[in-house]
Amino acid sequence: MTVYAAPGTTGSIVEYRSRYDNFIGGEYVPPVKGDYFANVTPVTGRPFTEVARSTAEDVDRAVDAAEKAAPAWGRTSPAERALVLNRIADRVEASLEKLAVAETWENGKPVRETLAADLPLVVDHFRYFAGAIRAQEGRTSQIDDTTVAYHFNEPLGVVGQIIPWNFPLLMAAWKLAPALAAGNAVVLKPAEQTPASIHLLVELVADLLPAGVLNVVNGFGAEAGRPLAQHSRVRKVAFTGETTTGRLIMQYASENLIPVTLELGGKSPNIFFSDVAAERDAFYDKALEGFALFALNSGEVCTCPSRALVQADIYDAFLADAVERTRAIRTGNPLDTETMIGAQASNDQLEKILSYIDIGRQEGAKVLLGGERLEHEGDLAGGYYVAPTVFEGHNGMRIFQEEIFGPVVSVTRFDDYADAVAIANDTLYGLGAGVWSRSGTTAYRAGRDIQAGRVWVNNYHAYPAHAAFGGYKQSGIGRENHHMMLQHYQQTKNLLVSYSDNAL
Ligand code: TXE
Repeated sequence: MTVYAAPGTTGSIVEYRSRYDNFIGGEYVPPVKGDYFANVTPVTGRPFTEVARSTAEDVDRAVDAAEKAAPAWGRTSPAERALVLNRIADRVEASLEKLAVAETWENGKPVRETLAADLPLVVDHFRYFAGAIRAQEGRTSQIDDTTVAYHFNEPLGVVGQIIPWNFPLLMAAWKLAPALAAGNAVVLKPAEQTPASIHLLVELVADLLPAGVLNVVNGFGAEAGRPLAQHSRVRKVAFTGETTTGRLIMQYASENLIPVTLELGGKSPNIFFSDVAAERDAFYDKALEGFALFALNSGEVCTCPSRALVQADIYDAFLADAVERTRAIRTGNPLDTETMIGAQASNDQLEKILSYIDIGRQEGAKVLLGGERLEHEGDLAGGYYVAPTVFEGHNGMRIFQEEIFGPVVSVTRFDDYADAVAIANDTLYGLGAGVWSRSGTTAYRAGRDIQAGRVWVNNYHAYPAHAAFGGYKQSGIGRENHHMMLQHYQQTKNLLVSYSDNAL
């Protein structure tokens, strides 16, 4: 067991500047209006640094810098860009522990997750896209004996990226790695709740990139995000966040007719068919573990398996075991490697989760576990902690239909296969789903029948870089991860060449 020292106290491996400006054109630049806002850690509820509060003028400067850098970067060879991405991965890997602690301090998620998942996935993502861009090929078509059509993958130019606070570094990596690999220059706006760890990343890798290829503008959504998404010289916007915000982003982008990729909300079903309980063996334990994953990242995951659907004939016994498994989750100091659930990312998020717990009770759902704020002592007393909560109810309830984004699962029963699929698909969303069955046929059929971009079969919450990720229905547009992502950051140039000397 290790308990990392809190940043700002003796022995901490993370040191923050007292203030973070914007990173534009390869240097730190104060915001034009001179305003800053406090960055608060959810671990204690106290501020630890301050960050530029940017406006449209700052976004403009960042787009200028990106526009200047984009042509030369876009002409570098795939091998050169791959080398840079691999070097970024090496630097992150060498500072993995420090970045993991910083990510925990800023977001509140347990350090055992940032050490074992968030940061290793960041490293892998840069390495994957370094490989993907080297392997990418264009296409040629023989139009006739002397005419050839060449198809080149060209970068778009300047892309705007707006990311959320639930996986600050990983969401930055998901967006930056393919965009940079494809030869674009980027203006990135971190979430206002979690800008600092992105700046630690920038400090670590800035010298590897030509000035202006990566720019970071801090600030609030309406003040800094909106002008970025509306900017007439931005050629594409990539966004992860709430579905209602995604709708706005699409409207802004439509003003300039630029493409968007949107990763939005979810209300993912996790389905347990009765054959799961045929034996109390390792597979059964794995399924219980899969149930408890609603609490991963303190439930702040767009694919959180927040609706558990359990077949009627195993319902009582399975649910009793699942509640016991959930009860065993250790809560507490996120900087302690034994802790499994840390703090919620912000006070707003804490209040949102608690209000949904009230809504669930008012709707008549039964609380089987948790259902309250967790009070810790000492320095953690001001932090934002919620007990893992299991509700029992039906799919018509708001707690089954609306994204709570906390460690809360709503459980219901189903009778047969058709019932399971109908309940699973009775949602506005279609991001993730889980299917648990010993029968390959049942799992395959359910996997195909569920309307979601990612269906995990007999596992959950795995995010390998080479598996496509994205939403059906109101969960988004486009995909992330997988080399198909490169196409979202490229446009096709067709060169139609005549090799004949004959007159037309
Ligand atoms: O999200 P927003 P919020 C869900 C989750 C959460 C809820 C609210 O349910 O409780 O959204 O979180 C920027 N123009 N998810 O309010 O607003 C903002 O600054 C341009 C799901 O934080 O979507 C931040 O950088 N940008 C989710 C980013 O958008 C704007 C992850 C996300 O903020 C903007 C996070 C605007 N008008 C929350 N308004 C997921 N799918 O993973 C905000 N932003």
